[in-house]
Amino acid sequence: MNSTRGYLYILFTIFPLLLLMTPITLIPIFGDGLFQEQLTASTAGRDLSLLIKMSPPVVTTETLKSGEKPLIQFRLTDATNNETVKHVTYLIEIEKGGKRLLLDTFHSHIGNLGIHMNPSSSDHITINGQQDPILLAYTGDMEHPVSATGPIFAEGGLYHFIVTIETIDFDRTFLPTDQQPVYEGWLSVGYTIDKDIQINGTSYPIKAISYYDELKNFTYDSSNNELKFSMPFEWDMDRLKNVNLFVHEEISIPNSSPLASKGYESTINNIELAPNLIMVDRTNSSKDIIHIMLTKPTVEDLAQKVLEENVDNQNMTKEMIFTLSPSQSAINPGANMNSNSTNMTMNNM
Ligand SMILES: [Cu+2]
Repeated sequence: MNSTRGYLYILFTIFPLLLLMTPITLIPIFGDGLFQEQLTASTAGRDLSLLIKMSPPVVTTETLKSGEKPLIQFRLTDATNNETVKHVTYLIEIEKGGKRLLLDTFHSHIGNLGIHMNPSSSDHITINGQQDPILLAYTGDMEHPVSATGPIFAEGGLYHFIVTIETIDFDRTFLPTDQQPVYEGWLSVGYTIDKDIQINGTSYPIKAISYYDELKNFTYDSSNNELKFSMPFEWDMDRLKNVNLFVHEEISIPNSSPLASKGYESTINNIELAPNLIMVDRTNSSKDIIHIMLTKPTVEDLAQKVLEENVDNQNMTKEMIFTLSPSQSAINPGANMNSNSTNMTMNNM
């Protein structure tokens, strides 16, 4: 199973299963801005739902380097009948790390807009598409997407979308400014790193994908038989309250290596993570893919502890420092499933 399918398998098979099995409250992954967001807002008594969806769903610095151009779909639907709203004018702002990358107006007569992201080394973004002379909007749909070429989707991390709807149903009838629904969503591009680590004289390839920020100091600690890595992170409660947040780290461990195990345990800044935050995907016969998934409430809990420990420290850490190691006792979600047993498990439920 290739990584995209493995990933989709996690999203659509393991994750819904976990929601049924675990009594704790997990936020569904679909709302956390990984590859799609379904957002709702209302205007003039109508509930309108905006889908922002990236294809393919798994985009990483590695796939971008090999020339991939993600297609972002925008689709506005009437929540009462699920029909696509036509003649939608979208004012789309995309920012990353607080820096605006794009702000432009787009229009789709059939309602379904596509923007092809074409990362390039140019220093500004050029939009290619037909421009409506009156709306001054680039017009396109999913079959004839508009393209954006330049410094966009060129690096990993979270891309923040702020979408304002200016027209619906008719081309020339603008919604009053105070009735224009505004949607905010996040899509993430994973940072990929490949490391060969030496254990007892043998080299094992470890791949890591970070869907939040770039991983640094990726090392193997032989005395504890654990992987260590860190990621830039601002532990600031006020900041955390105001951002949409989902930290997802994906580590592939060859199952021939001494790191491979029945279960896994992990710490962040020396705080032990609950085993249910570490998901194991065994659908690949040669490696375990371990997902550390932290929803906003979990990150806020961690932040509380990290801040308490650093209360007198002027040099407050600006990192999330991870360890990941094999565990004989940890029972992680997904760990007992493999490609053969999953269907049975599901049928029995
Ligand atoms: Cu139109």
